[in-house]
Amino acid sequence: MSNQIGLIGVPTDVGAGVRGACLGPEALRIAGLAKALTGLGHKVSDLGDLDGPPNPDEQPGNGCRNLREVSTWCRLLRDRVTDVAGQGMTPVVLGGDHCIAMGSIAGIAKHCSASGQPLYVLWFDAHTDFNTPLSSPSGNVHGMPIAALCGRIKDSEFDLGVPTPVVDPSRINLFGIRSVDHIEKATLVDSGLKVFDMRAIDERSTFTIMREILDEVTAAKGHLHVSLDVDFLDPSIAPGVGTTVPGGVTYREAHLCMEMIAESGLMGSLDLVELNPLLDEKNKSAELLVDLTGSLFGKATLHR
Ligand code: NNH
Ligand code: MN
Ligand code: MN
Ligand code: MN
Repeated sequence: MSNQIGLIGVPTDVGAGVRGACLGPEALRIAGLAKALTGLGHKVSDLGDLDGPPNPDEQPGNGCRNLREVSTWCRLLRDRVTDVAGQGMTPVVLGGDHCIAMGSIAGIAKHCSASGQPLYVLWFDAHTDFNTPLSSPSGNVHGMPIAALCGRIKDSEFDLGVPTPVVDPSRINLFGIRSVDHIEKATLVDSGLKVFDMRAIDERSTFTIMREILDEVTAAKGHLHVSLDVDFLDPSIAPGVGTTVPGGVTYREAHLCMEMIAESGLMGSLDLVELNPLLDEKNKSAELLVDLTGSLFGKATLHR
């Protein structure tokens, strides 16, 4: 099955604590993302980078750092994603820090509400990103997108311009989790989110959990949005990210996730976020992301 793919660069780090994710889109291009996808038979249009505001680098810890700039980037991306999906392309968002997922998911939610498809999110991350400006220990908005999408943050705060919850919490699956802040942990309890932490993955296996997630989306004929935070991977294979956490997903576990998603045919949109080339080793994390994206778009060892 060949696909029309639209690459959207979002060169910003306004939501992060450590700067450098703004260089992510170019690092992914240099690692050969477009060529890897065309090599698999897809048609790829690189739509260039969005042009948003610079990072004012406000003081940490003031609830919500760089709020205006976060909102502006997210609204730009929202509209671009709706537009690209409306043209029949699969939007692939090159981040940029994870705050931009509020924009990409708001944009794809608009697309899905027009087409009547239920929207599911598969969030690969070491973190649950369920902080609010009140609970966040850092004020970094990249720790808040899931809370915002679930309608836990006052709508006016990020001004996404779409009804909340943007996604039904029971349709959000978080995979790879191993770092949750204190208050964040308490609020997760009645959130309705499906949280698969590393312990669950160790006990039940990547295969079993992924099967369960994908079967539900298949049964609902849903649109699957995949949001991939580089820190979901173990830091030994992906050091190029500002918030590494030990004990992450291995090389093969990660590929298995991507291969199963490809086989399901469910993925309609994708974020590749939090890549920080300043912290990487000779672009190896970018190259791994390109490799994983290949698996997501159908690269397999054998024909099945
Ligand atoms: N939970 C921390 C915070 O809210 C870290 C969030 N950082 C991430 N999330 N990279 O994916 O500040
Ligand atoms: Mn569509
Ligand atoms: Mn994240
Ligand atoms: Mn993370």
